[in-house]
Amino acid sequence: MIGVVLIGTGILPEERAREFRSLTDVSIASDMKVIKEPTFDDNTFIYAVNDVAQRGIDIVQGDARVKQILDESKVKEATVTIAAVQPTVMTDRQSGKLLHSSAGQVIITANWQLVEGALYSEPKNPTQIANKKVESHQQIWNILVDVDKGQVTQVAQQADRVITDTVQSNVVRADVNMFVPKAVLIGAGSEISWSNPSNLPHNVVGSFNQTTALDANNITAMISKNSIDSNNTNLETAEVIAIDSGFIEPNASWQYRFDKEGVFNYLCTIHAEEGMRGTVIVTRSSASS
Ligand SMILES: [Cu+2]
Repeated sequence: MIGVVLIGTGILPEERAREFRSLTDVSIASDMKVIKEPTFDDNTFIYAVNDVAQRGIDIVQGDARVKQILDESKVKEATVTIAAVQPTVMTDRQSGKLLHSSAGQVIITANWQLVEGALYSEPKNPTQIANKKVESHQQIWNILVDVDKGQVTQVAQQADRVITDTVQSNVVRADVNMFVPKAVLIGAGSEISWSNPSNLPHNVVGSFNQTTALDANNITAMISKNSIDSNNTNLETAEVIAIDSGFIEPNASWQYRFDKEGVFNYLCTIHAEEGMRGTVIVTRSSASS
């Protein structure tokens, strides 16, 4: 089997993602191994394609430079995604053994947003942030590992990518690898429009979990515990609705109306490895915009 990903420094993540997962293969189910999902106080996702790739993750997490990156990301309340690129794996014809290159690569992505210069850590009602300046940051590190020696051989930090925009009420931008704003709080009956001003297709895929026990004071915990890939055992879920926008092409938009209270954690399946994910919290209609 040849490596799933061909990668070189200088390739933008969203371009790499096109190689990573075929655009035609869009489903919330993927062949990615989810190694870690966020907990209440650690908003980190970890993915690997296979066991060999996972070895790279283990090595990277033991590295002091990486620990510093993760500590600094935590201060910014960034959503961190650690994704291992699969080393080239071959089968030896005579022995049948799996051979793989010692060169592994791990990508760490940290995404965080500011509204009017302040960290945007809790979802706000679109009317509260409408017309305000939002800044979305994405920082990426390419980390090379020697899988055989168990060492990190290079930590390369790419430029901080920043998107600046003015928030429009009930509109979420699906921009380069980021949903902006990343989380919104709306009243039941409200419609959200996802617009795509970027030059790549994106999608909005996830499960809406209707809940009758919505605790608005504990929104952050609900987001982290009620993540996309896990069964939300902590919520009294009345109904789960699968939502899939299909591709939202450049300069197009897609709308969805949320009629019931609940939580919608979603991602762009094309750019999930770069942390392209968002949340819509739907409260009682009295909180509606
Ligand atoms: Cu995307």
